[in-house]
Amino acid sequence: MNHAFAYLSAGGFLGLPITPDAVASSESGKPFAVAGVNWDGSVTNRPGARLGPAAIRQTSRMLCDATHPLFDTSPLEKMVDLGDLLLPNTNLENMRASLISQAGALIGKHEMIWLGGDHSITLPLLRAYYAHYDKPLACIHFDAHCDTWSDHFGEPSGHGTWVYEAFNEGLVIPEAFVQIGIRSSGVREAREFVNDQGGQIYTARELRGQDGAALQYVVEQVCERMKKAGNPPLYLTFDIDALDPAFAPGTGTPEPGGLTTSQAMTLLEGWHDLNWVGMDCTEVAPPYDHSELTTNAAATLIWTWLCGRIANNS
Ligand SMILES: [Mn+2]
Repeated sequence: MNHAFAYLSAGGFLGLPITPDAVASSESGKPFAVAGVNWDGSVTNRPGARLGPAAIRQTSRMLCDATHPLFDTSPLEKMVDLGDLLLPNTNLENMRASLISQAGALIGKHEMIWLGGDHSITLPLLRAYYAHYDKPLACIHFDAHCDTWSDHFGEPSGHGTWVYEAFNEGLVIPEAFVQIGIRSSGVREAREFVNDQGGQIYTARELRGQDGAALQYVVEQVCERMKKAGNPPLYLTFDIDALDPAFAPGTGTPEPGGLTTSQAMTLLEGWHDLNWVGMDCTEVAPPYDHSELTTNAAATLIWTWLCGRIANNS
């Protein structure tokens, strides 16, 4: 396989060079790494997320020295960009098998930031994390969609089923699974699945008009929930469509009435000292973007998470 598809990234996140993993692994002091997962074969509406990694990287170059104004840290000396994984691009199961094997090797070497790709990549990533830690993970899931459907338009698995599948496979801890920004149409069984399993959903409706101090109750409740679960390894999956289409129009299934970028930042900043082990950002589809709004939001949210991680580790 291993075709160098034309849509793969030419330059790295924050202007870093793309460094092959063999080289990156031999360098000391580079705990964080970025890798692209350019799969959009499981979208249900507009395709294009395979172009997400290259576009997020390009826009991220505006972050210049990358020093964060709140955390006063920069990831530049702490991270490498491994480029995009070479994956089959037409068959979901083949892609997932290849992703699990490549991700499994990288998780042991770096704390990873995965650039999607549609959200069907998160299930194989969670399988790889589960295998690495030999236990289920905690998860914070930003999304307009609950992704708890048991049927994907007649198919068993896609970008809207991974939460349901992750619960059924025991990859996540139900009580330590939190959803933020949910608002799409959907039957009660799917909408309330995470609450019914013992997790917590903060719908976009519930969070309307709340930011800054007014949003701290969410920060605190989630910290408390993770503590109660024993602060297990925590994974962040950020579907960019959690943001309102005004802030992130470049996505396949936009849903009006979403979070502001500022609300998402408030939450990520507030959670910077949780027991994070990795993250992904999915569903950035540059063909529908305007003025790099979506890629700018994605790059800035990833950078915020990274700088918070580094502040917590230094
Ligand atoms: Mn979504």
